[in-house]
Amino acid sequence: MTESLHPNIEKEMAAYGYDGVVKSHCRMCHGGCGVLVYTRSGRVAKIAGDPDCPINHGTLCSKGLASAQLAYHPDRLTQPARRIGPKGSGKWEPISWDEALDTIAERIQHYKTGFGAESIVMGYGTGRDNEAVIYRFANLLGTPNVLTAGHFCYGPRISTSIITCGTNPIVDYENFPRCIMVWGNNIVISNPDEYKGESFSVALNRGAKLIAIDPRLTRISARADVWLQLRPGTDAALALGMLHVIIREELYDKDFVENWVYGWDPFVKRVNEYPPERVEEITWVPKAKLREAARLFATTKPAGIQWGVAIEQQVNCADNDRLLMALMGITGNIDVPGGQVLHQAPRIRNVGHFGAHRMLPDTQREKRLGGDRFRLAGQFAIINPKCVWDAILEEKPYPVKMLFFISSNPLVTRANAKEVYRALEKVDFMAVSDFFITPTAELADIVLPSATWLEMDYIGDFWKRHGYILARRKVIQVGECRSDHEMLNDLAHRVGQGEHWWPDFEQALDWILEPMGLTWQEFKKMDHIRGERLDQKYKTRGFSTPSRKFELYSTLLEKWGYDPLPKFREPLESPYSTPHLAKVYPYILITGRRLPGFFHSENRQLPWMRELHRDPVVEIHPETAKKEGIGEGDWVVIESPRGRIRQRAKFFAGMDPRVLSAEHGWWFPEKKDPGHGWEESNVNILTDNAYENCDPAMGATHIRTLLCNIYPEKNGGASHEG
Ligand SMILES: Nc1nc2c(c(=O)[nH]1)N[C@H]1C(S)=C(S)[C@@H](COP(=O)(O)OP(=O)(O)OC[C@H]3O[C@@H](n4cnc5c(=O)[nH]c(N)nc54)[C@H](O)[C@@H]3O)O[C@H]1N2
Ligand SMILES: Nc1nc2c(c(=O)[nH]1)N[C@H]1C(S)=C(S)[C@@H](COP(=O)(O)OP(=O)(O)OC[C@H]3O[C@@H](n4cnc5c(=O)[nH]c(N)nc54)[C@H](O)[C@@H]3O)O[C@H]1N2
Ligand code: SF4
Ligand SMILES: [Mo]
Repeated sequence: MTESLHPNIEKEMAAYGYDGVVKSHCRMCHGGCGVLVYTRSGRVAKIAGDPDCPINHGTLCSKGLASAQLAYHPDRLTQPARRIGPKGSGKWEPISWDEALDTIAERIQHYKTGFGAESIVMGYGTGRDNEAVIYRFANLLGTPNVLTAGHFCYGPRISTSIITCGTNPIVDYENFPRCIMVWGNNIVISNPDEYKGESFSVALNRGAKLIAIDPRLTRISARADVWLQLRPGTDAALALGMLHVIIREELYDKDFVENWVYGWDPFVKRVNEYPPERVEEITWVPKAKLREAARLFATTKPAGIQWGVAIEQQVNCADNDRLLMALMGITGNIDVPGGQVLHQAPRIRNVGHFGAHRMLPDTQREKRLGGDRFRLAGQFAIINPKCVWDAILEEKPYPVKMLFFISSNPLVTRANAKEVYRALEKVDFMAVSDFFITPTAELADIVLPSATWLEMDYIGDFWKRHGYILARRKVIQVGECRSDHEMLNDLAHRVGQGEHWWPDFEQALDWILEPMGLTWQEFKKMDHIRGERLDQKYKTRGFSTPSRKFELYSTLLEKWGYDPLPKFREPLESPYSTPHLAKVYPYILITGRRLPGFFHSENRQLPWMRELHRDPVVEIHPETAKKEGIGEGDWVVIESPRGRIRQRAKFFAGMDPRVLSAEHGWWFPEKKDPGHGWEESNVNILTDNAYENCDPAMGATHIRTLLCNIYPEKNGGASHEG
C-alpha cells in the first residue's frame, strides 16, 4: 500500500533503500498499535509506529519492534509435523497440510462418534484475535468445551460488567481523567487489552491525580499521590473500606444512586461490615491512607479506574471486579467524558455472532465442564482448566479424549503444572497450532505452523470494548505457515461444517463487515473504524441488565444461587487461614508480574528480548535475603506445598519483607532436550488449582498469592548449575 504516503516516509524509504511500506496493526501482545512495516526485496526490514493510529500515536513497545525476529526465527515451525516417537521424545517428521488436517478431521469424527463431541476440547490462551473462529468451530462441532484463560483473565471483567451494567467500562483517556486509580495493574509495561501505557502517561502528564493500589513499588506507585501497599489478595476488603468512607462521608453521586442504582440499601448494609479499622487489619493498609485515597478518588472528577488482572486471579475475582465497578458507579463516573465509558462497537457482525454460540444445541451446552459448579463462567462459555484435567485423568463427569490447542502453552501458563503434565501425557490425541514446538507442543501428536500477525489479513481488535476495529494486512509469507483463521476454515470443510464457513477466509471478513456496507478490500484502505460515541446512554435506554439499572446487588448472581452482594474471602492459603502451613512456608508469593519483552511464555528465543532479560528473577526484600542467607543475583529455590523451582534473587526494597514476587512463563527454548526445562523455573509448579481455591462463580484460579519458602540453591535445593 504505497499510495498517499507522508513525505517523511518517502524520504526514509529513499534514504535506506526500502522498496515498500505496509500500514498494519501489531499483535505481539493483545494487539492494537498501528505500525508501518518497511520491506526490502519482499522481506521485513524495519517496523515503526504509525503516527496516524489513534491507539498508539506512533509509539511502539520492544516486542512490536522485535516482530521480525519472531517471524524469521530459525526454530520456527514452517511445516506441519507428526510425532514419530513416544510423547516427549522430540522426534518429529514433516507432513503436508492435507495429511495433517485429514488426520485431525478423522480423529474428531472418531471421538465425536465414540464419546460425544464434548470429549473434544478446543483451547486457546490469552486474546489472539482468533477466539471467534475457535468458538465457531467448537459450537458447530457441538462441543461446549473451549478452554481459555478466560476464567482468570478478561473473562471475569466482561462477564461481571455485563451483569452489572451491560458492558465493560473503559477509562476515557482521550478526554483526560482528572484522577486515575491504578488497581493491580502495570499499564506502562503490560499495555493490556484496550489500554496502552502511552495514553495513560499522557493523561498523567496533563496533571491527573494518581492513586496506586499495588503491593509493589512500581514506577506507577512511585509517581502516585497516594500509594496503598496492600497485602496481596486483599483487594475486596480494601475496596469495601473505600466504599465505607465514601458512603459515610456522603461523597457519592446522590442523583446516580437514587435513579440508577439497584440494591442500594442492602449494599450499604454490606459495606458497613467493613469499617477502615477492620480493613486495616485485613489489608495492612493504614486507615488514614485508605481514607485519603477514598476522598481523593471520590472528589476529583472525572475519574477512572485502570484495573489489572492481579485482582482477577484471586478467589475473590468476580467480587473484586464488581467492587471496582461500584466505586466507578457511585462516584458518578460511568459513561461520562474523562470517566469510564461504555463504548459502542461499529455496526459489524460481532465476535459473539461470529462465534455461532446460538448454534450449540442446549443438550450440549448443559454438558459444559464445570458449568454447574462455576455458573457465572458457564453462562459465558468459559471453563476452569482443572475441570478438563480431571475429565482426562479421572474421566469425570465424562472422558475427554482429544485436545486441540491453538495458541496456548498450558504446561507453563496454567496452575499446578505437574497435574497439567499428567493430563497432557494421558490424553488420547492432541493437536497444537503454534509458532514453535513448545513444551506443550512436545506432547502433541500433530503440530501445525501458525502465521504471525505479519502473515495475515484480519480485522484486529474485533473482540475489544474500546469501540475500534483495525485493519491488519498481510506483509509476508513464511514457509507454509497459515493463520488459525484459514486453518480452521479449511478444517471445518473436512468435518462437515462447510455450509457455515467460506470458500476462502477473505469472504469471512466481508461477512463480518457486511452490515456496514463494506468489503475487506474497502476496509483495508480505511485503516480503522470506530463505533459511534454517545455519553450517558443509560439516561435514555437504562442499563442493559435485568433491572435496567446499575446492579450493585446482582439479580443474576442471586438467580444462579450466589450471594448477590460482594464480600471479602480470605485466600485459602495465607498466614491467617493456614497458620500451621505458614510455619513451614512463611512468605506470601506473588506470581506473574509482567516483563516488558516477554509475553507469558513467549519470546525467550528472540535475541533482542532475551538480551534484555536472561534469567528468571524473584524479587526479595534485602532484609529477608539477609535472614535467609541469600546474596543479590544468587540462584535460589522457591518451594510451595506443590513443588519447587529455581530463579535468581533480585533485591527489591519496594515490597513488604513478608512478600516475594516471582516471574511466570519460564521455559528454555535454547535447551535442546524435549522438555526444554519446563520444570526448572516454571512458577506454576508452585501454584494450586484446587476447586476450593477458585472463585466460586467465575472459577478463577487463585494464582496471585500462595505461601512459599525460599533458600539459597547451594544449601541443597535443586542440583542445577548456576
Ligand atoms: N502463575 C501465573 N501464571 C499465569 C499468569 C500469572 O500472572 N501468573 N498470567 C496468566 C494470564 S493473565 C494468561 S492470559 C495466561 C496466558 O496463557 P497462554 O496464552 O497459554 O500463554 P502464552 O505463553 O502466551 O502461550 C501462547 C502460545 O501461543 C503461541 N502463539 C502466539 N500467537 C499465536 C497465534 O496467533 N496463533 C497460534 N496458533 N499460536 C500463537 C505462542 O508461541 C505461545 O506458545 O497465562 C497465565 N498464567
Ligand atoms: N509485556 C507483557 N505485556 C503483557 C503480558 C505479558 O506477559 N507481557 N500479558 C498480558 C496479559 S494476558 C494480561 S492479563 C495483562 C496483565 O497486565 P497487568 O494487569 O498490568 O498485570 P501484572 O503486571 O501481572 O500485575 C499488575 C500489578 O499487580 C500487582 N499485584 C500483584 N498482586 C496483587 C494483589 O493482590 N493486589 C493488587 N492490587 N495488586 C497486585 C503487581 O505488583 C503488579 O505491579 O498484561 C498483558 N500484557
Ligand atoms: S503494545 Fe502490543 S500492539 Fe503495541 S507494539 Fe507492543 S506488542 Fe505491539
Ligand atoms: Mo491475561
